[in-house]
Order: sequence, then C-alpha cells, then structure tokens
Amino acid sequence: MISSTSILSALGLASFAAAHSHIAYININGLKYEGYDPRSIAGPISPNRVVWSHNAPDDGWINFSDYLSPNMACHRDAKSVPAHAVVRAGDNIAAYWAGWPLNHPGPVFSYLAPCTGTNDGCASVDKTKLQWTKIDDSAPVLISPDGPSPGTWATNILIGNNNTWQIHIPSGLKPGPYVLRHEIIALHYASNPTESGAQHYPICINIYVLPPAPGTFPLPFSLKGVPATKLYERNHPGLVIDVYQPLSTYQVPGPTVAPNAQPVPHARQTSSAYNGDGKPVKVEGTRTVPFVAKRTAAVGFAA
Ligand SMILES: *[C@@H]1O[C@H](CO)[C@@H](O)[C@H](O)[C@H]1NC(C)=O
Ligand SMILES: *[C@@H]1O[C@H](CO)[C@@H](O)[C@H](O)[C@H]1NC(C)=O
Ligand SMILES: [Cu+2]
Repeated sequence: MISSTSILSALGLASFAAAHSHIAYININGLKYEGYDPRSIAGPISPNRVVWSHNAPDDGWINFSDYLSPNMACHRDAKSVPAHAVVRAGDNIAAYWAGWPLNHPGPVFSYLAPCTGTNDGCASVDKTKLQWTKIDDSAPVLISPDGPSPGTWATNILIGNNNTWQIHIPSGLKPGPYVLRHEIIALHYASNPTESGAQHYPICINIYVLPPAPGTFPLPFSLKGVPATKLYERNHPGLVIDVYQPLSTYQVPGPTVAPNAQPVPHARQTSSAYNGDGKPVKVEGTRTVPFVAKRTAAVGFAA
C-alpha cells in the first residue's frame, strides 16, 4: 500500500516549508487596493490598504485548533483597518493571491458579514461578533471526480487565472459597510488531522457597498450569518480527507451558499488587470469620506 506520506514526499517537501500565500491586492473594476503581506509586518501600512493585517510571518495557515478561536474570523491575530474599498452591489471583486501552489488543492470560499453597531464601519468592529454568510463555495470544488488523484480542484481554476478569484457582491445586498472574508482551504495534509490537517487561509477585506446600478431591481439578498467559530467542524468529511486517493465526490464544508448570491462560475472566472488605484473611504456614522492616510515618523503610514 502506498502511503500518502510517500506521495507527499514525491511532490516535494520544500513547498510545505516555503510557498504558502496571502492576498497581494484586490481589483474592483480596474482599480487596485493593496493587500497585506504578513512577511513584512514591520513595513509601512499602504495608504490604499483595505485588507486586514494578520500575524503569519511564515505566510502560513490556521488549522482545526483555531476552529473555536477568534483567529477563525480573519487569520492569526487579525486587525481591521480604517479604510474600505467602494463597490457597487452586483459588481465583482477580484482577489489576487501572491501565488498558489499546485499541490495545495481545495475549495475557495467567500463570506460577507455586515459591520453594525459601530460609527466607523468595519474599522473598530469586533471580529468575534461578525456573522458570516457564504456567498461563494467555488462549486464544483472537486472538478474531476473519479479521475486520477489528487485531481483538479477549484484552486486549479484560481491558479489558471493568474492566482485570482472573482467574487460577486450580490446585487440585492443592502448598502453599507461589510467585511468580505475570502478563504482558501488547502487539503494536501487533510488526511492527517494530528499533524496539521486542513489548512485554512482566511483573509478579511473591508468594503463599503453602494446601491445597485440605477434602473436595476434585484431580489433582496438576505444574510443568514454565523460567527466564525461556527463555520467548520473538525470531523467534516470535506476537511478530513485524503486527496491522494481516488474520490468520487467532495462534501463541501461550512454553511451553504445563500440564495441569490450568484457566485461567478468557473467558466466565467478570469484574471483581471488593474489600470489605476482605488480611492478608499472611511465611514463616519451613516456617510463616507475619502480615506487620507497620515504619515507618521516611526511607522511610515498609519491611519
Ligand atoms: C495545527 O494543529 C496542531 C495540533 O493542535 C498544532 O500543534 C499546530 O501548531 C497547528 N499548526 C498550525 C500551523 O496552526
Ligand atoms: C499576473 O498578475 C501579476 C500581478 O498583477 C501581473 O504582474 C502579471 O502581469 C499577470 N500575469 C498575466 C499573465 O496576466
Ligand atoms: Cu503551504
């Protein structure tokens, strides 16, 4: 019997040490907003950054040991930022990952949580109180059931589109501030829950949603969120799985996609280029104002 460990060795152990990832930037209708590179935690905060910081200087993941921890919301020790990217309900957001290894197959998920009870949108929101609604489960996650293992997965679509994933912001979504939680789950070690198990790479992005295009009357989008600590169960068959065995099916972990979410199907996933910088906003009560980063002597850019 060939153990999955020997196949993993054949794929190259070096990749486990080095090549994980983060979101380098997002692109909304050709406008770029910087991501957060956890390998440069001491570096300047980009004035254009709408992506939460997190503490994974190894560019790594969180696993089942964080399923009940606040880290589950937005990665290790994640912190929000004051700026929000502006997006119209019904538009797409392209998340550009700083590469993704072929041997890290798995699902690509997106969730939305409204920021309520604050005066500054998502800037000071309590991440443990965010209620997440799934808007994309990257179906079909396993594209080649009954094919040779480890098969073709949603991550192959992402890699094939220059490491980007298009996320549809539901056209019937109520305007206002939201955190977008985009997550890849890498399954290459998921058969071995005592070692690392499924590896979760969640990244959070502050967005401010504008009403849909004038003259359009979309069906209202209802949020049915759960806190991050209720997203995944340790023994779910989609999280404890040997992707090096032939698979006839894949059971998608986590909540089901909300009705009317209309995720971008694989056939319409595409890489997209940017041609300018986005203009993030700050939320002040019920209005937004341009976000202007203040330069500070010690840290570079700060809010
Ligand atoms: C994954 O879980 C194991 C077992 O709890 C733990 O020892 C390990 O540090 C975790 N690794 C990561 C990267 O979270
Ligand atoms: C992929 O994205 C990177 C980063 O934006 C860009 O520099 C590169 O030109 C893109 N490659 C292709 C083939 O589009
Ligand atoms: Cu990795």
